[in-house]
Amino acid sequence: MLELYHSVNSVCAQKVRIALAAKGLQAREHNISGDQLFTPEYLKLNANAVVPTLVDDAVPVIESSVILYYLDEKYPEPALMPAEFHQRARVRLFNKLIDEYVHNYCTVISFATVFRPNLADKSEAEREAYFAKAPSKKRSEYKRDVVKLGMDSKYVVESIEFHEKLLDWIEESTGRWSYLAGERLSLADIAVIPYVIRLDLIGLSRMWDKRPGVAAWYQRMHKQECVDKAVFQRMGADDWAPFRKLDFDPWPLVSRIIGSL
Ligand SMILES: N[C@@H](CCC(=O)N[C@@H](CS)C(=O)NCC(=O)O)C(=O)O
Repeated sequence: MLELYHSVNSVCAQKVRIALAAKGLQAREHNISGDQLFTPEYLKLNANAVVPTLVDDAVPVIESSVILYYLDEKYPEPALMPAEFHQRARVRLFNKLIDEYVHNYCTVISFATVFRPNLADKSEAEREAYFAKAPSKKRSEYKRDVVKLGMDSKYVVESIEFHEKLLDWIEESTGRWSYLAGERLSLADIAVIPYVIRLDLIGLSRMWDKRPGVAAWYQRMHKQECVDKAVFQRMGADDWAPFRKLDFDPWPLVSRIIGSL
């Protein structure tokens, strides 16, 4: 039996839900957040205190990109890795870019905008207690800085830089194929789409105004049943709330940052 520990708005959990949906697999779901990530039971499954965690036949698999490769190897139909070797390398490159940079910088731009009030509304002592518990000191430092400085944090500039790089890679891929690593949906598209949806939800879709390939790919991905089922159909009023409550337009500043890169 498959079990998935996740949360609706977690970008890395979205990847896993999309892959499960693309393969027609069902998992027993546990929607967890906050202190639930730090219970001894959950830490035994995922010592990093983050989602997602997939449990298959009682064995936990952690790290969203590793989970994607695991699912594709264990449940090979339909294949989500291309057969051609260069395309397979391209899938791994996208996943590497995300694991090494884009994921943390997605946290930066999200906490500088839509999720900032979640932390800003806490007292400083509560915030510091939360940061102290988090196993990744680097992620805590990013969050601390953006909660204090918002869009003026130096990490926002780095975040835009790496999102620009991701969008350039998408544009480059779509100049060659209909999807990011070939003519069929692959683990590259599945790993990347949550981050582009996130940019859209925080009002930054103008980042691909001059990238027609990204715009066309994004439309194509929106129409994928697995994306709709695993992302949009899951979002209830509470999940939409942070995006709908965003009370400023981040685009003017982001556009200036892009101009200065
Ligand atoms: N490298 C990990 C990152 C996991 C991660 O950062 N998960 C976020 C949600 S997308 C999380 O659980 N955050 C909870 C927190 O930071 O308190 C993966 O790809 O699975």
